Amino acid sequence: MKLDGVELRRIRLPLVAPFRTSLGTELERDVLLVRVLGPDGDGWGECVAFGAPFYSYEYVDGAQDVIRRHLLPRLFARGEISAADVGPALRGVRGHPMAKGALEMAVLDAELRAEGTSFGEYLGAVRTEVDCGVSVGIHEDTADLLRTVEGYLGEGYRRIKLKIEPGHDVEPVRAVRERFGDILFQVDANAAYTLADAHHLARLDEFDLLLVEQPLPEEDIRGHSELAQIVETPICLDESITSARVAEEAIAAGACRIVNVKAGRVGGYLEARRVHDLCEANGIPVWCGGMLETGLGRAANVALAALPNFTLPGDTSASGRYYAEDICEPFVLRDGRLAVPTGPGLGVSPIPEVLARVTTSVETCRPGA
Ligand code: SMG
Ligand code: MG
Repeated sequence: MKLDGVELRRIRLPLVAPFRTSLGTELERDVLLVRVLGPDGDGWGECVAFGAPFYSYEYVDGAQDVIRRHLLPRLFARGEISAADVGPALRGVRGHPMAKGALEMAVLDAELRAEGTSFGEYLGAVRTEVDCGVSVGIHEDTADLLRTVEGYLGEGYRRIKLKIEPGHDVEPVRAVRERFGDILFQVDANAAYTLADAHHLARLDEFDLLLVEQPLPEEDIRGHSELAQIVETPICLDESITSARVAEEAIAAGACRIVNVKAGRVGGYLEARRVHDLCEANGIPVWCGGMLETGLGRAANVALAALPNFTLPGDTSASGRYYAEDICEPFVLRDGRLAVPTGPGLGVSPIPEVLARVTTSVETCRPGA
């Protein structure tokens, strides 16, 4: 497609409840949406960077800045561009996978909408609906936690993931396991531990968890390999897996037996598919992570989660898990699953009135401007 312009829109969505992790507590989501404008129609992308650099070094103001100053000039210079060209065109800019991934997603959406193909068909979906899990924040009070988990199980979620950190780990895990019995259950530390905690983390082994996600810092691949010698619960990496190449290294090093795939973290849905393929070739199951996406990112994630090696339920929860009102038609859980959209491109579009109401700024970038 030829890019006539790119709209960078910031929206603000309040969360239905505070979401506490080892990284801090989120009360609202400040999201950068990217809309590419082309002669054959538009395409939407969502940048998953948070307001502050706590999950990774990216943050939403920084993403918008690098898109405006460094990424768009490279795309505009290409003239004709297809989604597959976006990654190579942006290779000269180091890092910033979430910013790059948002642009690639928007170009891909425009392309697929124009040709009438859905994200799912394009990516290679083999399912029409996907099993959904839910990510549960850290609760100070165990009775509160159990009420929250009970509510989600009542809604039909097929897997519970509990956020943990030092001081909030073994006991809440024990409480959930004792109260709810044989549910699919896993934990996520967001890099809150060190290798010195290995024997403490091994105390989680008795609870038959599916996995422990990202216990150690992002760059500590070797630490995860060593931890895997001490902890029996399978280690899953999230933050550490920044590309298919890094996934290959981590698997070869014995640092993970399972991989969380997030398109934004690896620079887009095309690289996410390569991570999926690489893991599949190595016998490593994957599942789809989440970044509290709006309906746009959620649509793409659900399509990705329909690929064959996504064999564990993802953090692909319903819109209502985070937002009282989504910007698109909400994703609603049916029997613990979400349907993979079948319409062209993402298969969902922002509802103009809602979008206008939640928008905090809009900037339009044009070639040659
Ligand atoms: O979209 O359901 C979602 C979020 C799931 O826990 C979730 N994401 O590390 O996997 C993760 C976290 C990243 C966000 S922490 C604020
Ligand atoms: Mg995680």
